Amino acid sequence: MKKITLVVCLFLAQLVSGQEKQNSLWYRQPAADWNEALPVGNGRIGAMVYGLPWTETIQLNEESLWAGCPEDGNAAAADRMPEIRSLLLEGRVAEADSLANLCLEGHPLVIRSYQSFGELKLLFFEKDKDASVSFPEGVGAYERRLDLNDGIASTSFTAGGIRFTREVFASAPDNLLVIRLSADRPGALRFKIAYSRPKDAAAVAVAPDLLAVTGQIVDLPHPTAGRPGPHMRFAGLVRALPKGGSVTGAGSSLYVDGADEVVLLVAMNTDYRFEALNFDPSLQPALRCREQIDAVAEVPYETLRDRHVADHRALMDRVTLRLGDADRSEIPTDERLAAVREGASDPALAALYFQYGRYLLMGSSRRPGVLPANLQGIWNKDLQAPWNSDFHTNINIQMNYWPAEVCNLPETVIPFSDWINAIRVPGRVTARKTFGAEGWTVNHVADPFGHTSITDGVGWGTFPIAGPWLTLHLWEHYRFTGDETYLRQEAYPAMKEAAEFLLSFLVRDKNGYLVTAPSNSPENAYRLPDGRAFQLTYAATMDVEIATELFQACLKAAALTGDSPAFSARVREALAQLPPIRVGQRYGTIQEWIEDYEEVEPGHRHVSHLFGLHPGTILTDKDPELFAAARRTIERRRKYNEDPQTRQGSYTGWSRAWMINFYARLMDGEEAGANVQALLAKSTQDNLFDSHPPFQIDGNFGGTAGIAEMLLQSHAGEIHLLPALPSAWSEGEVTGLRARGGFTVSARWSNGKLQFAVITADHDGRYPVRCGSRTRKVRFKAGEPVILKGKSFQK
Ligand code: FUC
Repeated sequence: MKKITLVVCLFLAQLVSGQEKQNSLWYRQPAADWNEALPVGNGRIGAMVYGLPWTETIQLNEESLWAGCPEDGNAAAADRMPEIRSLLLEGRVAEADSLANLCLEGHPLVIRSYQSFGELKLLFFEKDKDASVSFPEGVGAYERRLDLNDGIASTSFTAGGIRFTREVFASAPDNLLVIRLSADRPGALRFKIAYSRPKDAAAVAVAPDLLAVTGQIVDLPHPTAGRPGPHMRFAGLVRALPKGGSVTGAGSSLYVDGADEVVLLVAMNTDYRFEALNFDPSLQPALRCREQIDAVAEVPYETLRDRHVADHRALMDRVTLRLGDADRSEIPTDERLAAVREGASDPALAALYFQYGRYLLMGSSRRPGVLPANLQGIWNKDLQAPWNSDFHTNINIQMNYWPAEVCNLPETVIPFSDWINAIRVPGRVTARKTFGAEGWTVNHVADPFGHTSITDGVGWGTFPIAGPWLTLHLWEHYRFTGDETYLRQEAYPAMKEAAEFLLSFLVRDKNGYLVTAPSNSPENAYRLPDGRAFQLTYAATMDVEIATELFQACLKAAALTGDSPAFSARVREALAQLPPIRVGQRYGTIQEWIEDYEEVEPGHRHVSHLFGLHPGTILTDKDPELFAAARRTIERRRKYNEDPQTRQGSYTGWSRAWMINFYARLMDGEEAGANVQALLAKSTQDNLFDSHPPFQIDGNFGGTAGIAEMLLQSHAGEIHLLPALPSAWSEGEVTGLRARGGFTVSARWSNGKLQFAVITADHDGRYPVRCGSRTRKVRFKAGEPVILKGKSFQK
């Protein structure tokens, strides 16, 4: 046993050290714009670092800085619901649609945006004037880097014979953004520190070394976005700590002169109170900033840095990944990406993209943060961001969390889980008032103020299956962690109440099935035989799949928690009466709607009817007919995307990322790999942010999850090793992935074949492990690594 453990330890240690230097993004020039800047984040505050030598710009974010305010936006439509449903079920869609449009629309109809906190500017002086020297004039040996292992963005360059270096990190343990500037010639640092935001905030020097930002979002009148007025209050505080030289404050700036080194501490807070899903006038963000800065008054930079690195690495280092043998870390990231855009294969870049996804999830969803990652994680430069940088619940926020568990970052799920539980309160009002149902739900868009009503229009925005879908993430957290307290206290109550919503929402259709109505298959529309197009329908296939998964999960959770048999009996009965998932007659694809309608956009980016394939679990190779139809469904979408005649431009970044996961679940490594390549080549910016376009982070997270899904699956009651390995990744190794049931999995492969896997279970027991077509029942003892040789899976 000892010898085996030694082998395992050597394997793990060697891999961790080998990966260190590959886990960096780096560039030979500063960011030309925000989409080239590099992100740091601690789950609550974030920053984008440009690395500009003389006009350094650090764009700031705080997760709760949202425009808007709580509103009871729910349409009172419960008494019209029976009529809308009857019309839908009788096939009188146009009438149902007009009636629904009259009475389902929420107010406000759109939500307001997550906003930038502003920008910190470090403006350097040359002689006695503000420097206007731009890159590369006078600047040499330039490099900027984001080290994913340490969570530090750094910039270094020489000018006038002096080497300048900077480091920026967002510390979770100290809840601050920390910046250090240094130069190798004493007294060489001379610059001005300023803050800017287009509106609603201003900075003032309140002491020689302190710049205070005070702000309040003033929402302007808007025809459909809810109440205007002064809303969220916020505050920031920058302390400048020079070594040598001086710092003075005047007006709206601080001035550093003749320093050898300067540390800047940046605190940011708002008056948002998560527990109330509202602002709280009793909170004092300025005081909070002061406390955070004062708390580290005696702490040297090195200690702040060490604490941050230790905390960051405790999560980051859990997983390592090597793809391929070539180490291209000596080539700048943008050059590697440019080569991939030209068709080059760079498996190590895919591995970097994977680790970057983990880094971004840690940066945008963990304590000290309280809110989940939004459409841009936590990084947004705008006051009105694309799609408000909001919480989109018809796939996007769910996709953000696809990598969380398998990539060994379960703590990133907690802000998401807490938020899901928090919106059950407003979600009950939506269920009752709009749908006349029990339980709770939300529709396709949400915000931190508990917005759960129908948004962006009735056909588009009526999506009451979102609540049940969200709660499946809580079940997943239990499946991966086996945390029974969490199941009892956090997951099952939310799941059960979502199931109660469904039980009271389902109605009987003409064939005797229990169906959701109204319903829609996200953002796609169908054509009636007479040519008219609609979105509203009943029992879209996605609804059936989500309801099936939630009911099945509730039955298991009820048994585990010892809940009342009466509830389980109701769930079991309803489960048996859901409509079947059908294969359409026209194309042999999974039918997207309850009838075999023609799709308005056959290449649509949403492939909602394949929820059961991924992220769901009910379409597996155990049902070959549906499995084959799932593949045809993807191929048809693809045909319409790739054929120049019909190209509908629907492969957005996140949609491409979903394709990776689909092909991985179909166990087609080549296609999954081709989609990873396409995600990098077509939908990735130079800072490796996903491009919808524009930047939208779900593609990063979906892509990361897809890469994991190619190496390890565990949704079908077994640990499946290397289920979809493409030939381009014939060599590689991974450590630290997690599998459902409570396992940590590492593997090494060569020539496209498993050499060995090391699996450590959290508990004793026997569990099936599959590789290729062979499945073995393996006995585990809690905490003891089991080594499985690749050969043992060969016939
Ligand atoms: C859904 C998608 C769009 C975009 C938006 C944020 O509406 O269909 O492509 O991702 O969410």
